[in-house]
Amino acid sequence: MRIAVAVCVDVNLINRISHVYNSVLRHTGEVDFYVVCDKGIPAPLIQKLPQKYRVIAGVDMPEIDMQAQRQDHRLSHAKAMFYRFLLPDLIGTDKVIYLDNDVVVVGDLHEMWELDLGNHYVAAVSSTFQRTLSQNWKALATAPPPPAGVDMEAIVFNSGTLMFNSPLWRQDCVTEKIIQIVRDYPMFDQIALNVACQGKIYELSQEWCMPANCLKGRELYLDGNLMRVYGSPKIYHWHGANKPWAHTCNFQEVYEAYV
Ligand SMILES: [Mn+2]
Repeated sequence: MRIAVAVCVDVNLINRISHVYNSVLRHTGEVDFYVVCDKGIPAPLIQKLPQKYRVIAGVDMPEIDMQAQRQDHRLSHAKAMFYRFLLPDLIGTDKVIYLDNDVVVVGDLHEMWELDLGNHYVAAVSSTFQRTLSQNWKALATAPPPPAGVDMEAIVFNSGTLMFNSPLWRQDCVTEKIIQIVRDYPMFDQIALNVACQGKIYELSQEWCMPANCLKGRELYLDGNLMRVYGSPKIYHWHGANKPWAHTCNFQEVYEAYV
């Protein structure tokens, strides 16, 4: 089976894909590269995408009301951030690797692809900063009591690199669970993922989602303290507001090499 890789974009991100594709091609070789496009993207922009991409156009999640989401002023996100959770339904493979578009992949994705996820729904890297769900939860302005049965001290996984165990995900209707959580608690995709999949997330090694904005070489500093030393990077992730196409960032040259 060819490796399936997917990115999800709306009109603001559709021109920020090539560095993801080019870096995957360079270090992994040919893959089936899917581009999931929000229904609000004008057709001419979609037609301009390279032929080698497998485009899935016109995607929406009508169950999610972004008006309600944005009542929490800290949630300035776009609906497309939730589309990653549709991938097991949109793509009929046994696995699919989801990548944020603010990453560059410098490792061989075969290594991730060959992992046996067992009875886990999805594989992900643990979060570097908000280590527990309660820390994530406090970032919600309204911060309602969390759903019953959720361990708020469990570690949190970053949603920027994911590999789905698609048959199990489909069988247990995880997408529907996530949609329900998002309807009940306006929140970012990452918290919804961690609530819905608690105990069912396979932990990938940190090198699959390196926090590029906070690294000096391979050393991660927080408030001046050395927190962690990373091994050989496999994916650089420019999380937060500083993106390498808009700002001067750490590891800018890594991004520039693949645009
Ligand atoms: Mn990201």
